[in-house]
Amino acid sequence: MKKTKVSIIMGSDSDLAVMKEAKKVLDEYRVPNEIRILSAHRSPEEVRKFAKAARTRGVKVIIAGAGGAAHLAGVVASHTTLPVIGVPMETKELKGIDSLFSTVQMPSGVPVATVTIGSPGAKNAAILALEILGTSDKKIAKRLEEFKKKLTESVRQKNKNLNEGI
Ligand code: RP5
Repeated sequence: MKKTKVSIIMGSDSDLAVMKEAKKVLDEYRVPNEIRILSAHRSPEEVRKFAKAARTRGVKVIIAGAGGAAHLAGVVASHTTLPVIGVPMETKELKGIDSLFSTVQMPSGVPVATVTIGSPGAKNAAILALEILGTSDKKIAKRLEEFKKKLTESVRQKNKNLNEGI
């Protein structure tokens, strides 16, 4: 089995539907990844052990999703020098603004690259992880270039449809 390159972790199984979006993208690019539930508040010791061991296990990027008082990404970042991408979960009470602020407002010296709330954030977290891997992997970088071209093409097509009254 190939070594895990990207770890996807989340605070609870209630985050799974959203965080699966990140896994889907990584699977499409055939990047070895793992998905785990780890809670900064409910299983703090496991979070510490995971973060401390990640680099020696060969992990290159960690994607961490959490909601509410979303401290998972920040706590992981405090224990590792690997890049950590935080995905704020949408919440019923505060629509994910709570998660966003908890994830993004890190103190100087301990960065978490925070993406947008919910599914678009989970997808972007995976793309950002691919871009990080792409700095030393030409195949991934090339596929990302093709992906960007497709994005541009989709906007052109939308304009065409607009002008043709579709
Ligand atoms: C956070 O609390 C999790 O990341 C989740 O988004 C939120 C609610 O967790 P559950 O009560 O659904 O387990 O730690």
